[in-house]
Order: sequence, then C-alpha cells, then structure tokens
Amino acid sequence: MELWYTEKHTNTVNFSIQVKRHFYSESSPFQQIDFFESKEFGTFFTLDGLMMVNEKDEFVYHDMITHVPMATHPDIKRVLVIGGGDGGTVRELTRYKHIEKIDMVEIDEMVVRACQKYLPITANQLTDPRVTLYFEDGLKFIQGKVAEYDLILVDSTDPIGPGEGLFSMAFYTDCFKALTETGILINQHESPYYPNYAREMKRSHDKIKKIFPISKVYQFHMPTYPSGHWLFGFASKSLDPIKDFKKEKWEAFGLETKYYNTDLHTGCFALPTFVKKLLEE
Ligand code: AAT
Repeated sequence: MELWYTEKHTNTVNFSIQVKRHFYSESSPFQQIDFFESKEFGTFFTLDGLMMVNEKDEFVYHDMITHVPMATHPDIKRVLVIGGGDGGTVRELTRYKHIEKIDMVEIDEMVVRACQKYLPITANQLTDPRVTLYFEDGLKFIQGKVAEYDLILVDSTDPIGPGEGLFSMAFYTDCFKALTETGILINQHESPYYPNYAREMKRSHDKIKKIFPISKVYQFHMPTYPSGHWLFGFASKSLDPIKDFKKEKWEAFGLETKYYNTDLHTGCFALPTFVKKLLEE
C-alpha cells in the first residue's frame, strides 16, 4: 500500500509526496509536529500540516537567509535568529569564524529536540560554543533590546499560529531598535504566487518599508513550499544589498555553498514584473 503526505497549498491545489513512513506525531503546547521519511526528499518535518524542512531542499533556504546579509556586511559579529528550530540557519552562521555570538530564540523546544534526533543534517551545530538557545516567544525576547545585534534573521513559520506576531508592526519596530547602525533584518517573506500567500507578502512589505530606510525583497526557488517561488525580505538601517555588496571579501571567506553564489547575490533582487507590481500597489 502506498502512503502519501498531502498538503493544501490553496483551496483547490494540493501537493503530495510519497512517504515510506510517518514516524513522529506530537502536539506541543504551540503546534502539531510531524516527521516523515520519503524517497525523494529524505526526512522532513511539518508544523500544523505545512512543510518546514526536508533533507533535499533545505540548503536553498538556509543559504539564502544567511549568505546574502553576510556578504553585504562581512563584519557582522552578533546575530539573533528568531525561530529556526531545525538549526539550519545556525549551521550556516557557524561557518563564519569571525561571528562571536549567535542567540537563537525558538518558541517550541520540542521542535529543536526532535530535529536534533531526526534531522542532524540541520541541527548539528546547535552545540557550537557561540550559540545560546532561548526557548521563548521571539516577540517578547526582542522587546526593550537596544543596538544589541548586527543581524536579525527571522526564520519563522507562516503568519498563523505562533508565528503571527512575527509579522506585526510592533515586532519590526522592536527589531529596528535592537539592531546596530549598520544592522540588517532578514525575514521569511512568504510567496508572491498564490493570492493566499501573496497577501501576506504584501502586508509584511508594507509594514517593513515604513520602518526601515532600506527595504527590499529577494527570491529563491524552494521546490516544497507552495508554488516553489519563495521570498526573503532584506531591511536595513544603512546598507544596501547591491551597492554595499562586498563580493571579494565574501569570496575570501572561501565557503563552499550549494545554492548561493556572488552572481546570484545581485540576481536574486531582480524581481518579475508581477511581483514588483504587487509590492508597489
Ligand atoms: N529553517 C526553516 C524552518 C522554519 S520553522 C520556523 C520555526 O519558527 C518553528 O520551529 C516555530 O516553532 C518557530 N516559531 C514560530 N513562531 C515563533 C515565535 N513567536 N517565536 C519564536 N519562534 C517561533 C521556517 C519555515 C518557513 C515555512 C514557510 N512556508
């Protein structure tokens, strides 16, 4: 008998992956957590029935959330990750030897513990001595912090459930205050393609551009997220991801990456016309 994982991408579109087994299913105080094993995508986990991370395309997301800001501001020393319980974002950050401090604030400890057990491919650097884990709501953690971080990476779920507050005006304002003068905020920015996701993309962008002098959006290809077309937001107090791009400096780090490269750094900010229109409307 064939076993299939099916996820609703819109009311009339489903996405399915054949699975070998569904081996973990628990309700945490925050969300429903499920782990599966599949032939095509290896091990993957879902939160409230939505794909978060799988072994096959996680490199796309984690390269793009990390290396774009690191190549814009190569002197980043203090970083805050909000969400990201699978550890993939932290793994990429730990590859930079000059980063001194990585705080990760994840609301759901159960996600982290399950990923350490079943997804070591992403969780394997959470024990790096520069990393401190906080199991709290990122929304609360950031309140009252002033000029503490050079980079904030919001590696969050969609704006439903515990992730909702991480798409609010109050949260983005607190992030602005928590950043240093050359600070950068990267946030999980949803997808421009299906209207149910594009609505959130637009709402998020409209808020961030009111707070940050520089506010851009960049894209990448994520096969297992709805439509495969996904975005991160790049917001900063002073640095522009294209004008201030430090190509040579980043290349001198000598990091091997599977998705990100310095051509893509500029390319990913070139948006299709329908996306530009949606963002400008
Ligand atoms: N690295 C890609 C994985 C994720 S998971 C996002 C994480 O954000 C989850 O572990 C969830 O528990 C955590 N989270 C949600 N809300 C909060 C909050 N308020 N404070 C701290 N952590 C939170 C991202 C997947 C993106 C999926 C896009 N479709």
